Amino acid sequence: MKYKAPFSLFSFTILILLGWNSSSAHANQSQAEAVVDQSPVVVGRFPIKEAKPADYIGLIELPEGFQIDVFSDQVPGARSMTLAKNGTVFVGTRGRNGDPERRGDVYAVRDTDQDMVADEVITVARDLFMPNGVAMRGDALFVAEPNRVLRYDNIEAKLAEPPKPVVINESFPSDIHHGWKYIAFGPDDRLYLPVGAPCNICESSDEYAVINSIAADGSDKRIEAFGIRNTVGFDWHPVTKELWFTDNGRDLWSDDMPPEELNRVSQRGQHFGYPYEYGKGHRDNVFEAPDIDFEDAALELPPHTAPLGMKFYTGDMFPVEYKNAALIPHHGSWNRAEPAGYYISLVKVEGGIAQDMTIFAQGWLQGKVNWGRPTDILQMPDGSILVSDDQAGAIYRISYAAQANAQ
Ligand SMILES: [Ca+2]
Ligand SMILES: [Ca+2]
Repeated sequence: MKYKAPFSLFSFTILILLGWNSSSAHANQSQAEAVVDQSPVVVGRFPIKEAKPADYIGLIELPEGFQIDVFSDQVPGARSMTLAKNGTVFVGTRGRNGDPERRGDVYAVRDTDQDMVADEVITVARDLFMPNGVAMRGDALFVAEPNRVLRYDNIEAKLAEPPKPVVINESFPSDIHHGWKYIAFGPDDRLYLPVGAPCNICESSDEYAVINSIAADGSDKRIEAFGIRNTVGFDWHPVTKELWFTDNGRDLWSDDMPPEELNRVSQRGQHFGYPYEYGKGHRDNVFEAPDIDFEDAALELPPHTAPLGMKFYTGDMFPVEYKNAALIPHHGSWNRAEPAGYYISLVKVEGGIAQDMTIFAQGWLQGKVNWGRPTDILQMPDGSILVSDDQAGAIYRISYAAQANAQ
């Protein structure tokens, strides 16, 4: 190992062998903390490069009847995911750590024998600039770098020799700070793409801190919503077709401020408060606020947990109470004394109103050490979901089966 682990892989493995699995992990939380606290290295990354996610996935706790499996552990830096017609999962990345230019790859992940475990990971685009955003439209893959959008035509038929991309728009700023994009096509067949704030907190032109949309050919750019610091996940409500998005609040205020946000766009042009206001009316007095009616968050989420690729669940596999509910991966805090997040939450929406958040899946954080970070969610045709993990370089599959002998 290149650096000292918070606690050794060996002892961790022994804990697992001793039955420190999902059912007992909670009861042993204090034990885990005690083990972790023996080391001065409590901040940082579990040395997952030497470890296999399959060794740790038993630590994930899920509601009764749900199961999590490793879909692939061969996807370094796995971030946004999108599904093509013939089952290929395309995966964007945020650029390689340590690379000052933040060059990264886009992958095609294929389950060729359809046993719900990936068999192939093909690099379809190399050395792009933070190619975090991916979206399919027909047979074309759209990839967003911070400053431009690329289109790869008929990609699924050409995985071995991917086509040269067409640049459909290159009008966005190229800041690295919050520059990586999450993208998706809306019910209006337009491509939605944010530009984050180029800072922790700052006032900026309307080029920043907005969600834009463009027509599928790259033309007709317009602003959909203002006052958004850094959204890395959005989806449209399956019934109302309204856009909902997560937003990550500012750093370096306090451990418990500001709240993270789940937001609902009810009409184009709304302002969601950044950098003046967070959550439901929490003013930040760093800047004098203009006389604008800020939109409250639909729901305040726990501070610094970094809610990313939220999706509404529309499948038939999960129990009926999950239908049209939001599943939100929380990437996890860095700006907090006690780590928070590193889980997937569930938010039901009734009559357009977000209900309280509950935890759906947790266990990527053990004591103060995270071995993985849930990043994006992709619903599969069978109703299972894939979850990307950019720290572990993995994609998991969460499925549900009613217990045959349940009473
Ligand atoms: Ca397979
Ligand atoms: Ca806000």
